[in-house]
Amino acid sequence: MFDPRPLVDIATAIGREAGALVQRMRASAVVSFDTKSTSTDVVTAADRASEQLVRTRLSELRPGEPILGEEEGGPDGGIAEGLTWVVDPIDGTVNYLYGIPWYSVSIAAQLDGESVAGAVVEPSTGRVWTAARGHGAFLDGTPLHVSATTDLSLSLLGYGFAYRPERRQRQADTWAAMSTRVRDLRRAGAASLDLCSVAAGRLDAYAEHGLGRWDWAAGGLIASEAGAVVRLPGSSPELGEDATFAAAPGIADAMHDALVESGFGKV
Ligand code: LIP
Repeated sequence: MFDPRPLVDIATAIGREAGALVQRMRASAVVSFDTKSTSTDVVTAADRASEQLVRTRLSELRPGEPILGEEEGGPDGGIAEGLTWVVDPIDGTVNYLYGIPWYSVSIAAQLDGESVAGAVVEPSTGRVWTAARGHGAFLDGTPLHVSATTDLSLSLLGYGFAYRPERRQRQADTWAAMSTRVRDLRRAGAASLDLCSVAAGRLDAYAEHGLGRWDWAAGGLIASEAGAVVRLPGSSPELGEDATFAAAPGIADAMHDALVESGFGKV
């Protein structure tokens, strides 16, 4: 019987090493960066150094297994058959650039494209979020459970915005429409930690478009193993082909319907 838990240990150990590296680099006065899809979509020297470290350590501990990383890419088509490692070297790069302590190193193992193990390391606090498929979700070893909320109007929704201005406007329109349907909204800037927040009941739901597999591969498993309803890109046309959605089960249907009514599926 396949046991994914040893893969969590590897993801955790390497994530901690990469987290220590990005913290050391953050301590330097200047964080150098380049831009990618837009002038606001940045990649720092620490992103690149972190991914290099993760790749090197995975090749030592798991030789020959493919790696998909945000900065250096991966197997053709993104995911190979069998086991693939999926890495976001710094999730929340803009937060990292600004010195806002809400970013992570996210490492997941996927089997035929489905996450079976994951670790989300918070370099600024040392906290580690983990999950193995079928074995629950944890924060520093403490079991995680989603919120028990059943009232949409009392729910806290995590949200995100793309880098491209034209899409941001449509996403802002949905944000505005949702603002009268829920308790409040939060835009924290790191998808992996938004998904972990749903797992911990710190958010009642989270919705965003345009994430990379590396953004959701570990956090989506952690949210699911904590009891959340999770819809990953390509699984829910009503929310949009590239939508990521996670919600406490007591409000999942109502949140889904409110988002669709607010135009979320058409941003
Ligand atoms: C970020 C995501 C965030 C999203 C940002 C960006 P990155 O990932 O975590 O949720 O809103 O646009 O994609 O680029 O920092 O790894």
